[in-house]
Amino acid sequence: MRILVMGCDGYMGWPTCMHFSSKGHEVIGIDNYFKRYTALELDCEPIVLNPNLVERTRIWEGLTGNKIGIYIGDVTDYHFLKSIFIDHKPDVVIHYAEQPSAPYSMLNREKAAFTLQNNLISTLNIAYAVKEVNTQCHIIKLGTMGEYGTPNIDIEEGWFDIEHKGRTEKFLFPRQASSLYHTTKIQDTDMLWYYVRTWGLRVTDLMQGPVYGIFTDEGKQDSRLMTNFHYDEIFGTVLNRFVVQAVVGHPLTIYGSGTQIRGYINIKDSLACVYLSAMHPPEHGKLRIFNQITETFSVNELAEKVYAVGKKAGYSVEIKHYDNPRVETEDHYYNPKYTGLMEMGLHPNYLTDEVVEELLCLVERNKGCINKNSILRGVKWNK
Ligand code: USQ
Repeated sequence: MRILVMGCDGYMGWPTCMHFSSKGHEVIGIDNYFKRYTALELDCEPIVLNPNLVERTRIWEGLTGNKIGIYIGDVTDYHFLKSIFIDHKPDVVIHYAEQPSAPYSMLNREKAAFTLQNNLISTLNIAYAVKEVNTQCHIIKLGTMGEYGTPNIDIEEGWFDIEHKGRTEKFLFPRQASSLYHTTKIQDTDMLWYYVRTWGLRVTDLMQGPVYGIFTDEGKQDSRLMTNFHYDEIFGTVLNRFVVQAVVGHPLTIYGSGTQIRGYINIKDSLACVYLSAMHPPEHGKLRIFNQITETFSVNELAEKVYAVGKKAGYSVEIKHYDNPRVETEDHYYNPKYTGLMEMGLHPNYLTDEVVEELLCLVERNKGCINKNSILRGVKWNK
């Protein structure tokens, strides 16, 4: 297959390129280095600085003999994106080219506007490029479990049957996000659903929970091919942050009571889910939605896990509750369904002590590069 990965320099993007390439697919990647520039701007670079994309593709080709084509540019520029579609006619386009950080979207009006503009226009451009160049192309978009929020009812996989005054209808599951970033993901889903109905596009929307980990089968082969590992308040997800905090002796930063529950997933499983989705496309005129998580934890449970494994490894780990900088419900019911991807063949890699140990070792090796100032910078939802 010809696979176009948009946002190929990101946490998921580069591992996805290697994953498809290793399985013999032709891979083209696009990125505008937004995350690299922003990490520089906001003083929150990843623990290991990754070689640029051209260099990484050279290393990958040296290792495997497989080429990955790279374009540096912005997918909100429609003519740029369309020309790539015309040249490569992808069978699948994977959309990671969004501003992915909830705290970033809450920094100020400018960052909020950027998040809206970037996330919505990039999605709009894909819909147009697929319609105008190759309507057969399967769009895989990374959604987020945060679209649903934490409702007091079971969360279904995207769709919801409603009975009202004796009549029934199927709708997108009700959604209410708790950041501007998450709200743009709801808007993306709505937009794609509109074009699925109107133009008959075929779309898979993967509602992913916070991802953790760094090691993927391909990235493990050469440290220069590893993905970017953020632990800062802007781009770091909670488990990755806790592991770094344990190593540098920073108290684990539990926001509020720590009873917030989310669905989590190992980066290896994220790749497997995207791969399975690409290999089993939905039919035309269908928006297929999967909840891309493998288990649920409260923040307290994650902290306790890192505390226990960290202690065993000889770190003096402290757990601390901070005033919650976010506006989110802390005590809530949470029962999402996530069987669709497993039915398609996903075999989860669960969060074992060994997984946490492996991460601790990686962080320990790079301890000297950690910027403690980026751990808590004080982004508040209500400032
Ligand atoms: N949290 C803490 N302490 C921290 C960081 C986070 O207690 O130091 C808490 C948060 O308050 C939240 C939970 O941990 O309740 C998860 O936070 P997170 O920062 O790991 O994840 P989030 O901001 O929700 O966003 C991340 C990714 C985003 C993706 C989303 C999936 O950055 O791209 O869409 O996870 S989900 O959360 O399911 O919406």
